[in-house]
Formats: sequence, structure tokens, C-alpha cells
Amino acid sequence: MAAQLPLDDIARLADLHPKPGHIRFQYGTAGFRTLGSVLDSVLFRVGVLAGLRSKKLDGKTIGVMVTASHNPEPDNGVKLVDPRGEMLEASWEAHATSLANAASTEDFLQAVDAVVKNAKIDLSKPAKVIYARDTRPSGPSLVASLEDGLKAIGAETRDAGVTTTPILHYLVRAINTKGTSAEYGDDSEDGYFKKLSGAFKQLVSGKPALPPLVVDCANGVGANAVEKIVPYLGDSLTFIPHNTATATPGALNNACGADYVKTTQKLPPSLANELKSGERGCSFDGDADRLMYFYIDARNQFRMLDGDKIAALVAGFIVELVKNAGLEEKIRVGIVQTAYANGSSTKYLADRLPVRCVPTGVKHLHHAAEHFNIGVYFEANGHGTVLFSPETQGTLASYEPSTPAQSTALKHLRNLVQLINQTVGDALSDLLLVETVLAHKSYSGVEWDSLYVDLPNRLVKVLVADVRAFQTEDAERRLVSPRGLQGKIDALVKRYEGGRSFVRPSGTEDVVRVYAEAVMKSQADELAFRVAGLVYDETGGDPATRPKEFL
Ligand code: 16G
Ligand code: MG
Repeated sequence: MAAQLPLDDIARLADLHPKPGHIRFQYGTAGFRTLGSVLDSVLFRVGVLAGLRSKKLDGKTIGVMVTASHNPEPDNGVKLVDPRGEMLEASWEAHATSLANAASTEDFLQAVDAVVKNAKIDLSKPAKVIYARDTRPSGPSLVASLEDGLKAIGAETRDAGVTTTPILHYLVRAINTKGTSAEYGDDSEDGYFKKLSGAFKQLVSGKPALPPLVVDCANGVGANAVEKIVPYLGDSLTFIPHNTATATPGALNNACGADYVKTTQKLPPSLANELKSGERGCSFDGDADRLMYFYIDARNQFRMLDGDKIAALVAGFIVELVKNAGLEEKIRVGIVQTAYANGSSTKYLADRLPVRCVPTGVKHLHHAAEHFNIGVYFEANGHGTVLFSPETQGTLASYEPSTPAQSTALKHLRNLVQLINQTVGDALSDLLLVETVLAHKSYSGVEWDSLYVDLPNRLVKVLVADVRAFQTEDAERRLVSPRGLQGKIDALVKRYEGGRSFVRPSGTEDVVRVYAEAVMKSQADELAFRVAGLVYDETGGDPATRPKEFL
């Protein structure tokens, strides 16, 4: 007889985690994310779902990360990690949403049964799940709810404790590739730190050490990772960690971290006296999968080096190594960006490399990057990584260089494969990557920044009656609905020199986002607010209550 669902166990435990009545949950770009205090039932159900996902994939280990990234401390969230360490396959997002919204235990059992049938899951397969959480106060109780769900479905579990999102992704891939030719590393934090630091030390060996690097840890779990990697790095790189108060209530992501830097385009106030003219620093977000750099220029002004600048720096370096290794005929390097990429970065990169634009969200960038031999992807917000296709890794492993210069470049490329966390954006791995390039090029922030000059830009959010009325095409660069609105935006944009603007519904908040750039800052601001005004008027906003800044 085919294996059955343990309905009694599921029902008994599900009763302990009832769904709050009036909330509708949605597995979106960032998994489930909302106030931590209302997520108990969601975590239980995600536990059951993770077990089913593992069974579906023949007992491969699935990851579950409990985090709300750069959101404020009262928020929390959860997302699943597929066996190769990548985001949950998109077709399962609907299963997650349907389980999360079942109104009662009985409805939940039916929803589980429907997923089993719909996804044709063989229940006799084992279920294996590894989970972790960030430093949020709501984490422990949410993990307990998750554990109940995993117990209900009979999963074999491993608790990775408090760690960063990218370390959890690394562990998932390391576990699932153990003993295969694609072995990713030892499946422990120690394995991760050894892999990254080992490659970094080789890459910078013989280069003069860079000045110490200020790291803003957002008062989040990245602080732990930074502290732990220090002994592995030895004197190859020195950190000056800041915002490491992971136990201080309310400190997480508060006036610090990568999202603060990107959205305010300012230095976190806590670093005000830490950086002198010419010095560089960087910020992680709350779960350490985003990285923003910055420096103080000769006029004592803060200068931001965002994901686009990181992409330009890193892609340039990799292209040069591929060429120096004599592999440019064999290995095609490409870039993936979103509509948020600064227009100057797109121009700079497109003059040198193939560039693709995709919708916002890591899964879109990641999949597009897989189509290149080496795919570099970064969102402007600092989330990104570099993917080396399996064939390219094979080429790098077997290639016989014919000159000493080729041999050196090849060695660097092989070390980059080890240094870069290819499962997902990783602030720590990306930091080491940036430092590698700076060391090789003897760049300070100034030279790096001068690769191209950012166009001034502005991001605005608009509260509208119904976010779902906004639909886009062309990688979110154009609106198809509400009908007629795009035409008006086009007409407005034409009036601004170097103008570009787009409107898209957020995947993580109930708002519409408006981005604009232009040659002058005042013009970028004006364009953003004018477009926001159009959005507001078009969609049933009462002109009398129209926010004043929308001109
Ligand atoms: C999430 C995404 C990030 C994206 C952001 C957009 C992942 C892991 N993270 O944080 O890539 O830039 O959402 O948010 O996919 P928005 O839709 O609210 O603008
Ligand atoms: Mg994050």
C-alpha cells in the first residue's frame, strides 16, 4: 500500500498553531514576511511544506531560513531553499501560499492532501530539512513552530542555529553535493569559513595589504560571521566591525545596514566619526546577503558604491582574467541587472559585455545568469553574486595554460570559483571579492568610483487602493495596466534630460514603487514626484488628499 500522510499527527500539532482569522499570507519575492507576532501558523505549515518538498525531490535536503532581512525588528519571515542552494522553485510558491491560508486544521489537511496529489509526491520517500534563523527576538519561538511542522510530517532535521542566510544556502548545497563530483565544501560553518578564507588568502598573496575595512553589521547576524572569520583570515585583511549589538532591542537595521545606506544614500550616523577622508567601509543587511560599499572623498563627502558599482568592478576584473588566461574564445562573461540599475552602469557595462535586464528578485537574476558561462548579477541594492557554469568550471579545471601569465590568471579564476558563494548573494563572500579586486588593482574607493558617474536618481513609494491593478512588461520597465498610464509617463519623461522612470508594484510591501533618474538631482526628484502624482491620480487617489510632495 502506498504510504499515507500521518494525518493524526499533523492534525494534533496543527491545532496548536491556529491561523489568525483575518490575515492573508502570500509567499512573495522574499518568502513570507510580516510581523513576527502573527507568523506562528505560517512557520508550522512551512515545516510541513519543507518536508513535502524534500520528499518530492527524493529526500534531498531542503533549507528553511527564518529571517526578515533588512526589515525592522518586529518583522520576521521565512523562506525555503532548494537543494542546490537556490530559491524555492517558483511553481511551489503557490503551494506555500495555499497551505498558509487554509482557515482551519481541517482545511489545512485538505490543502496538504491537494499538494501531495498535485505535485505527485511519493510519501514513502524520506524528508530531510536543515533550518536556521537570524538574531531577531521572535526567532526562537518561530523556530519552535517550524519544528512542530517538521515533526508532524516526520522529517529528519538539522538545526543550523543562528547564522546568515547565505551560510544556510551554502550548507544546503554542501549537504546535497557531499561525495559527488560537484562537492561544494564541508557542510559546516567551519567548512564555509575555510573555503572562503583559503581562496581569499591565495588571491591576495603577494599584494600589499589594504587598509583596515570598516564593516557595518546592521546589528544583525552578519556580526557573528564577521567575528568568526577573523581568525581564518589572519593578517590578510583587517576588519573594524561596527553595529554588532545583536542583543540590543530595536537596534537591528535601525539607522544602519545596507538598506539604510541605499535608500537614504547616507552614511549610517553611527559611523559618522569612524571614516576619514579617503577611507572605505561597507554595510551588510540584517541577514548578511546584501552588501553596500562607501567611502569619504577628498571634500569629506559620503560616496556610495552600490550593487551596480560592485558589478562593474567585479565583471571588469573577471573579463580581464579570462582574457589573460587565454580563454576569451571559450568563456563568455555576461551581466544581469534589473530596471533599478543606474543608467550609467548599464551603459558602462553594455559597452563591454552582454547585459540582460530581468524583473526584480533574486530568482530572476540568478536564473538569467545561469545562461552565461560566467554570469555576474547584482541588484543595485547590493544583492548579487557570480555564477560559473558547470562546463566553465570543467574548462577551468582542465585547461593547460601556455605562458606564466596565463597560468597566474587561471589560478586566480580557480580561486574565485572557491571564493564566491554561488548559491545566492553573500555579503561576506562579496566583500572578500571586492577586496580582492581592490588589492589587485591598487584601487581606493576613488578609483573604483570613477569607473562611471552615477546618474542622480530618486525612489518614491505610493500607497494605492489596489496594488494588483499595476502590471508590467519588459522586465518591469513598462506598465501594461492601468491602461493609458504608461503613455502619460512617457510624455513626462521626455521633458527631462537623461530622463528615465518606471513604475512597478512592490513584491514585499503593499505599495507601488516609482523610480526616476535624470542628469540633475533636482530633475530626478521632480520627475519621480511627478510620476508618483500621476500614479496617485490615476488610481482613485483623491486629488484633495494628494501628498504635497507629488507636486
Ligand atoms: C526582496 C528580494 C530582492 C528584491 C526586493 C524587492 C530576494 C532574496 N530578495 O528583498 O531581490 O530586490 O525584494 O523588493 O529575492 P520590492 O519588490 O518590495 O521592491
Ligand atoms: Mg537580506
